[in-house]
Amino acid sequence: MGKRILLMGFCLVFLCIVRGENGYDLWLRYEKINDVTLRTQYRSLLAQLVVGQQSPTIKVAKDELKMALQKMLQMQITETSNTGFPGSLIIGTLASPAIAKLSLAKELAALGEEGFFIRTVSAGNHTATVIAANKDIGVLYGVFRLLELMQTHQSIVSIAIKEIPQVKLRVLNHWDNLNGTIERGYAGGSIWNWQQLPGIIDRRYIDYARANASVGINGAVLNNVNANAKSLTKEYLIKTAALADALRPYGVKVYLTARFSAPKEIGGLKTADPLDAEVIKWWANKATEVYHYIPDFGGFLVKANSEGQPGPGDYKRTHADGANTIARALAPHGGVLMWRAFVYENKKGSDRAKQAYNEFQPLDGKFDKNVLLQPKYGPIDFQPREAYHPLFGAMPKTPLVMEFQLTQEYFGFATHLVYLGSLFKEYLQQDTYAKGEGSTIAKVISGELEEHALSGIAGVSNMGSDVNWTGHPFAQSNWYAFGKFAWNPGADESEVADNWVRMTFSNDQHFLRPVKKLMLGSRETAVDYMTPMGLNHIMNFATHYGPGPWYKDPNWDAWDYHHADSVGLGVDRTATGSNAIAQYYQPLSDSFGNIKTVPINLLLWFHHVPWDHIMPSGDSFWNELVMQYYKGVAEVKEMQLAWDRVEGMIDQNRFQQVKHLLTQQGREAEWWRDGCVLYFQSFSHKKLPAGCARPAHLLSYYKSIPFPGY
Ligand code: BDP
Repeated sequence: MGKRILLMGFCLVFLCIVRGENGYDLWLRYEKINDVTLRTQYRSLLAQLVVGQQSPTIKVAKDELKMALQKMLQMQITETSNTGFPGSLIIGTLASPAIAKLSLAKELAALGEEGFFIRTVSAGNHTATVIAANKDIGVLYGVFRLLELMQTHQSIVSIAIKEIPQVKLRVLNHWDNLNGTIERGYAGGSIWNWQQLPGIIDRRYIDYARANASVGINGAVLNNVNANAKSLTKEYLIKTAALADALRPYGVKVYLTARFSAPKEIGGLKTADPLDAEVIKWWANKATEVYHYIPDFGGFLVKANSEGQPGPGDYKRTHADGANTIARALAPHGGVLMWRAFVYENKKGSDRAKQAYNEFQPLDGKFDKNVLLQPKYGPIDFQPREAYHPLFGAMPKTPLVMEFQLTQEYFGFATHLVYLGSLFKEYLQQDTYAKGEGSTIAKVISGELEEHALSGIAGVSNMGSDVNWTGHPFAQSNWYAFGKFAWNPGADESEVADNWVRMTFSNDQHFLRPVKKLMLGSRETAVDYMTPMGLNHIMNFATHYGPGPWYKDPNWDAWDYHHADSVGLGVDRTATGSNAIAQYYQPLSDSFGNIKTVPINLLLWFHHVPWDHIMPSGDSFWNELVMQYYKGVAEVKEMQLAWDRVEGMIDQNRFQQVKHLLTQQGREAEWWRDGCVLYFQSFSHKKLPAGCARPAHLLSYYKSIPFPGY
């Protein structure tokens, strides 16, 4: 008998491992908890659910709990109004009599609109677990937090957690086009089916909203920053309203991008001049119409006078003129305007890294109260590593939104494994010294530094219609991590990775430890084999995939970004060059400007470094550069080996998918390394350092490799 049970148990475990998982459930898999002690603890503490109120958000919180507990604990939680029962989970706001009874009003007051606490309390003669918040959405966030604790196998016996999001607007930016394609999207088509909206509410919209709510993302810009004015027509507003209805219970507000020339294109006006009375009226009426269909509409995101998009500059008006006209239309309805700071002119001899600062910094104080300005993390364009954007800290009167990019446009698409938690951390913890030491970007964007009422953070989404949402199974971690860092810019990238791995794959330490290590090193590895030491924008011009430091056409010359010549490599942004260092506060300005003190990982961003320059290690710059490329490739090999060793610990489906992707990443890391090293060698004319094997082919071969699959 015993043997049979053992055998059955073995078969079950085996089935779980080989059972293919397609990744659709993301980190909300709610895997059955097999640890008997833990399961007993959870079961006894969560025997019954007390919910004293009703609303769409409370309903989805309850549904999530019931579904999750059924899956994890194989039990039905019973709903009751009786709080005097051991093992109660009491959830709600003060509107619930069960919560009101607990005299928590004072503590709740400090939690704001979205905060929550989870606490073990005495209720009558018994202890109970309470999830309380001021608003229903806080309750839902609390429920997801409790489920996260359970999915990561934490004890909930005596629990005291209080969470308040540090940033108000935590928004995904979808670069989705109305025709279903996604700009820089690598995981299928758009999940929004505009053709079938408003009639069909795909189950996927709901699961999207659940995933967002589970990490606290509370907004979604549905369409591309390269906007189509059609999305503001009545027809599309009705479709958008249907999506807004679907996302609302999960606290996800809908935003749209607004094409600056919409008054002309869909309004029939002769101009889109933001100071023209008719244009002002048009935007005001349009905003009223939007709010008629979507009463809690978040606002607009605008890309103007950037990469050919229309904007106020077309009428010799400033960005502030343009932004304020649209912002004033939104203001009476409570909407905000997010105005992007990604502007540059593609002009020879002018340093692109300086342009956004030059254009926007003088406008500080000129924007209306409901305008947020949205720069990317660096002044060029989502590069694997950039110096941080100097606008952070330099516009104290303007709330700044940090724009991250989850879709891996410059990071190997959905093919390379790159965990971005490390990148989020690097930029958010960067000290700007704007108001002395400790003026981190996190404090700038949370509004803490200047006490702004508005604050925001944006992530360009990496999801699409692929069954697992993000293409690469590990790219899901970037969506998850974005939510966590948006909620708390002080988050720890290692802890975030830890929780994500546990929920997405396994709590088994033998899996968790090596896989977490692999994730935490992955961003630096990609930097090493693509753009070490502050190199940037040397990727294939058209695709942004694979190396292209040699690319040159009449409009674009990769050389402008690396300046390789017989003397050395890198762009001089010190006083002898473009002087971009002057856009940073002291002591950074000095330390960036000095070849001896600049961080090595930004060396070539700020300096033109002679090939023979002696590095702190005592070795030459040329040798170190090359070795960095070789290190990157070696690290991908290590990632492959680490992954091979965890075979059998998770389902074969996802295991094999990641294995194949890592193999491709390895091949492409070599392509990057060999192409770049040989290209730079054609300027340095130096030998490869000892231990670095000569690339298998000539430079001409690497130059001719087409984008894989095209
Ligand atoms: C660049 C992308 C381009 C975007 C642009 C933007 O290549 O497709 O439209 O950024 O952010 O990185 O507006």
